[in-house]
Amino acid sequence: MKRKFFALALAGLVAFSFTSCGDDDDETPAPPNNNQGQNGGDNNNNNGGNNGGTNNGGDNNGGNGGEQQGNGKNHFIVVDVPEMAANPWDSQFWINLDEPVGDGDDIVISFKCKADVETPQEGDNPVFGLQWHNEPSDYQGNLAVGHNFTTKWEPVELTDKVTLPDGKTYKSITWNLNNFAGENKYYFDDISVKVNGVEKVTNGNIEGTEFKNFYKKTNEVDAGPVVVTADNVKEE
Ligand SMILES: [Ca+2]
Repeated sequence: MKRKFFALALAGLVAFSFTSCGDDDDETPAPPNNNQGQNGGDNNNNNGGNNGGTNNGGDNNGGNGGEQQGNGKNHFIVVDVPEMAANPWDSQFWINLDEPVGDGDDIVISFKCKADVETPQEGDNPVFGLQWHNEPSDYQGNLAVGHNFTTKWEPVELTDKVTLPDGKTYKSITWNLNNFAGENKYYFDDISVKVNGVEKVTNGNIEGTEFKNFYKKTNEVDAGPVVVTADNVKEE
């Protein structure tokens, strides 16, 4: 069953539609609570060189990338988040694209997710709102939609027509995982970002071994965003 959000243009920047499993109610949520100030200039992980590996022969279907796990089990990313130390952005997860999106681009972001602890609404707002960063930690602005996590796998899809403010560059899509202040584990699978209909995520189904499009930070005292590794992948 589907829960459908239609969300809002934020200061005229973007218009989205958002769908997630949950219930049958249609509603129009207020913008998510993700407008915290964010890491001004704190880009201590300039990833400019991190995408230098192969691009798997141009296979952009989001499902492949690298050699296959091949044991018949499903694989997914787990981000193990400690209790918030100071700020909602103490712990974050990024989909870092190989190149920035541009003004007028049509974006479709989809993924499956769940958590060990269900995350609540915050008033009328989903706790988790998505952000645009340039490189991970280089905050640029907020998306106008969000979602909550339940303890069961649920598909989420949102669409965005980018209106890029002057001086901004959008390259990473970001969750502030300490928007839920408690300790939790967050699970992601079947991650896809289509830009003008073209898949931009390699190994979105996490069945391969290439994780260059995924970054995480799990405590504010960490050195900064790090690329996801096989150590962050679980199977079931
Ligand atoms: Ca998978």
